[in-house]
Amino acid sequence: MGSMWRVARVDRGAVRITPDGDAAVPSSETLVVRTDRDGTLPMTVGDPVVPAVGDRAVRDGDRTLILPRTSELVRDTVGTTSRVQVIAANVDVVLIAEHLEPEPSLGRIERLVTIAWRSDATPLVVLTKSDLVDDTERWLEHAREVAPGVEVVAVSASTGEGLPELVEVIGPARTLVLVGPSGAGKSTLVNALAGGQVMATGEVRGDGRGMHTTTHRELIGLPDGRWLIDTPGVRSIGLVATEAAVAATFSDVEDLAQGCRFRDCLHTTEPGCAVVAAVDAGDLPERRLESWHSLRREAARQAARADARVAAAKTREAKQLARTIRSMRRSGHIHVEG
Ligand SMILES: Nc1nc2c(ncn2[C@@H]2O[C@H](COP(=O)(O)OP(=O)(O)OP(=O)(O)O)[C@@H](O)[C@H]2O)c(=O)[nH]1
Ligand SMILES: [Mg+2]
Ligand SMILES: [Zn+2]
Repeated sequence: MGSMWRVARVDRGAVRITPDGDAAVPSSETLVVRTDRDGTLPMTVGDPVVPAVGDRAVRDGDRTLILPRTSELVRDTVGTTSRVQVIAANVDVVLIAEHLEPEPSLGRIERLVTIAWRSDATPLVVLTKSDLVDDTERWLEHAREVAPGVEVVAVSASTGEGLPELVEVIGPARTLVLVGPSGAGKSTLVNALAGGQVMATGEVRGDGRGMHTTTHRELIGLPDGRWLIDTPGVRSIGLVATEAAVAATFSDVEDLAQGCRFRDCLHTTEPGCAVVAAVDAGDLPERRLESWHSLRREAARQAARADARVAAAKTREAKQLARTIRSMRRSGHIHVEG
């Protein structure tokens, strides 16, 4: 088998792959590979997969084979046909970009941190545009409260403030993905880290919303040999989470829950609930407990939807099989006694 490649971009019917060397490579060295008719590529082991940005690949003659993934950042899609969508594969760190201006959304941070924990990558919260506000410290505190155990840094791509600290907390991670709302400054941050204009950046409208400048997920080689995946800002990201991922995001709630009278306490109306008591005492913000409830509910709903899709697919398969058997019987290919 040949050298290592990474999937840099996924388009309809084709993917672009780029050599996975020690340093960033010019885009002229990328190779366009056609996917199979169902949009998949073969894997080195297992069934074919729909490739995702960040996938590792090897070339075997003129065949491209995808390697098993070490991590997957996934979102739920509202569509009826497809299930979950892989935003990025083989990622070490998920950079969660949230703008300081307009006012950051703590709920969005909690949601993206949960999605990151679910992906087996490490979340890192980046508060952007610190040059536009003078209460950065206060928001750093709030963000740390809603993301216990997660590094939170504030940066300004305009002034360069906080960038060395960001690079330091990223540490030795090899592959990063940037997620966050449109206009948060993700592509601007990519350019700052890449030391040049590799991604186009856009304006923000009067209400502070972004203009959806980035339309493709794209893998970018940084000068130091790391990979950074830029993604388009989306209005909302469908949560795909496990109970463990929600628990990781809400480790403060989980710690308090150790003191609840009942092991399976749902922190609603149970007697002896230590979590509700903490809210009443002002030790836990009420919105934090509400977030916990709503993310757990949403994760359960998504899991049920996923189960329903599997069941529907099985029904379709069974019907197809019955049709095949009927037509084979009719044509005399199989004969059933009695
Ligand atoms: N003042 C200030 N403006 C910034 C900073 N970072 C980005 N911007 C501006 O914010 C706007 C949006 O930046 P982008 O980098 O295009 O945002 P994005 O998150 O990539 O947006 P999408 O691609 O639409 O998801 C641009 O006008 C940037 O110049 C910053 O640190 N300070
Ligand atoms: Mg962008
Ligand atoms: Zn409780």
